Amino acid sequence: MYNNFLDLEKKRADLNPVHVWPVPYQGTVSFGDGTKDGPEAILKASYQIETYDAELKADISDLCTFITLPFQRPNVSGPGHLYEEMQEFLKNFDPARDFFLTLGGEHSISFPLVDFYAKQYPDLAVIQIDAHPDLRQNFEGSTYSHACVMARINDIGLKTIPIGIRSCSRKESEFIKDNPDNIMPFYSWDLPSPLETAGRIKDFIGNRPIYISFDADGLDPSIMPGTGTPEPGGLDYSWVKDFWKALWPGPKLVGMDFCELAPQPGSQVSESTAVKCILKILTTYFSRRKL
Ligand SMILES: [Mn+2]
Repeated sequence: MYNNFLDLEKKRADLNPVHVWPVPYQGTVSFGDGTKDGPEAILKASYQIETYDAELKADISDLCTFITLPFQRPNVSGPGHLYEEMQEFLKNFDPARDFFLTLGGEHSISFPLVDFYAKQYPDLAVIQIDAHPDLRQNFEGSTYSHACVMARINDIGLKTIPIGIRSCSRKESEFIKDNPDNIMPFYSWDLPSPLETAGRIKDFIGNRPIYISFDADGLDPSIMPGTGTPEPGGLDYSWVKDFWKALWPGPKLVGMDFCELAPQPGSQVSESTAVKCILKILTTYFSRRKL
């Protein structure tokens, strides 16, 4: 059983605590399956990954202490119930202090976390890496479906920045166009450089803190084949890592998730990419943030 993210022995009280919360929820995936196996695959892959980042010249084990929580038990009664169960669990934590790295599971796991942080930070902005805007008002009979997650986040008045979008309905497309004050989209066919993207986002959000919701399918399927809804033409690894480097020093990061990973039997490419993407965010942020 792999139940200790990165398999780090030492738990240093002087480092930034990161709660790693595996939520293997798979209830409403549209196509393909296997997101319930995402958290375990990420934890397992993390045992093989170097904690030192040679490019950033920083070691995540000198920056953060990871506290891996027990797996959230599977819930089969739908994403609305999942939302309530996750909210109940989060009551034991303080959004001002507790940094969560939540491992999905499908994208519906993000809203309870965003809602948790928004209570502390009503001006929170959400950076969403994703092939899809997830702006449907409801899907398969639920308003809490993975396809609706960003609509719920917009409902509570938060600014959102979807990056890597390349598949959306006409309605979602129009919704984005009609809400320029709340949504700043970066379509994958029209993506500026990492530096320019980060600059535009900083102008858009000002001093707001951010939450990152990272849907695996935002990445190109060549580096992330393990997802239920692969879309060609996605983000490449270099662009994403350079984007975090351009973003920080910059906004306060309150928490993040990585979701929609559906591991493929016989290949470790997807979960290894997932761990590298997570570590790049955390190492960049915690080594560069202004204290
Ligand atoms: Mn997606």
